[in-house]
Amino acid sequence: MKKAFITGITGQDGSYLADLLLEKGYEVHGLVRRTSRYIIGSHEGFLATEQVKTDNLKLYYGDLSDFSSISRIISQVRPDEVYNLAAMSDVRVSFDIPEYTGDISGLGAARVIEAVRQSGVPARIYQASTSELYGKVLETPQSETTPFNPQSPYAVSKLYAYWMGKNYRQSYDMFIVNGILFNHESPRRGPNFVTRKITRGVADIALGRPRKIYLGNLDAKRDWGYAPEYVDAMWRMLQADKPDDYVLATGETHSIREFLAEAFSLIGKRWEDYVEIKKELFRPSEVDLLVGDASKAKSDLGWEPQVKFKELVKILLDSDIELAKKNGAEPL
Ligand code: NAP
Ligand code: G4F
Repeated sequence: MKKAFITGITGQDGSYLADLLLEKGYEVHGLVRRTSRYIIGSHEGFLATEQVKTDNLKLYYGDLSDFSSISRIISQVRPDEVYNLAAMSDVRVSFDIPEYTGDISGLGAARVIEAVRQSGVPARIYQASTSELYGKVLETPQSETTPFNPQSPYAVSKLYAYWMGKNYRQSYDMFIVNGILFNHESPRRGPNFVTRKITRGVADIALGRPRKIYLGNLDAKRDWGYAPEYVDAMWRMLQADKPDDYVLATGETHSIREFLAEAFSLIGKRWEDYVEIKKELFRPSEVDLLVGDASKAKSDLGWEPQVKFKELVKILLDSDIELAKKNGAEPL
């Protein structure tokens, strides 16, 4: 039985990846950090996973800031595959806590790969890289050869992690891949990201609850895909003959304004009647346009995204309407 170690298993991608690997018959080991919340119950997808195959899922307390915990788990578990998905992943918040972001999203990745190296375990490593590396883009669409131009403490920390992965691959002949993933969303997406912030608000409005949606820059454009398809590609990257870096994207780009228009059109209302722009939700430096070229992933890994923009908006909105019916109104 293959063993995988996932950091960030309680997050959107980690929970879908755990589901996928358990279905494939893996033994899944996950790093969780201590919080005051009851961890398993607070993540819907993760709860489902745990109910399905408890025996093959093992959780360990640790933290990406704590080398000894990562090192101990890797030495004990001796995983075949390590997926480093943990990060302080909120771009706007990274401007408020830049040092912490560097410690977790940058140095944290170095701790994971160095722990694998020191352990001597021949694990293959997936590093969660990001389209935020392209920042103020120097080429469109963006591919594996597009130069980076990061615009936030988050992106700069991920750039360090990207280069550490490449450096260890070259220096120590380790199997390390960087997945350069464009935005991907799902019903398990954190509620502060713009897609879920919008669909949660629209769900309340659809149910007749009085509500405004407060947003920042509506002109930014993103290449939004569907998270379960992206975790499948992470797994494919680690099954390849040789380690390499891959862009995952849909190849379509849409503005926040278009996302709003699509979500509101599904409930037959005008977004202009419900959205208020707040200055404080703009970022000190914005990434204006992201659109990826995933042709390398298609030719090398046989990966192609199926869910595109309109279907994605509907998946998120349908799910949030169901949640809103169950939970009552939530603050945005
Ligand atoms: P997410 O939902 O924010 O999940 C982040 C995970 O990291 C959570 O499990 C979180 O634990 C964990 N974590 C945070 N700080 C930690 C620490 N100090 N020690 C240990 N664990 C910690 O992110 P996601 O959307 O699933 O993204 C997964 C990865 O891909 C991240 O590295 C993200 O930066 C990157 N990425 C995401 C996208 C995207 O569009 N989703 C695109 C490109 C790259 P808690 O549950 O305790 O908070
Ligand atoms: O949903 P967002 O916060 O995602 P962002 O910044 O693109 O980052 C996400 O995708 C990256 C991959 O490209 C990941 F690496 C990263 O970890 C994360 O998953 O914001 C998207 C856009 C931005 O341009 C932002 O300025 O939406 C704009 N926006 C406008 N109003 C807003 C809001 N974003 C948020 N979160 N909240 C708003 O009120």
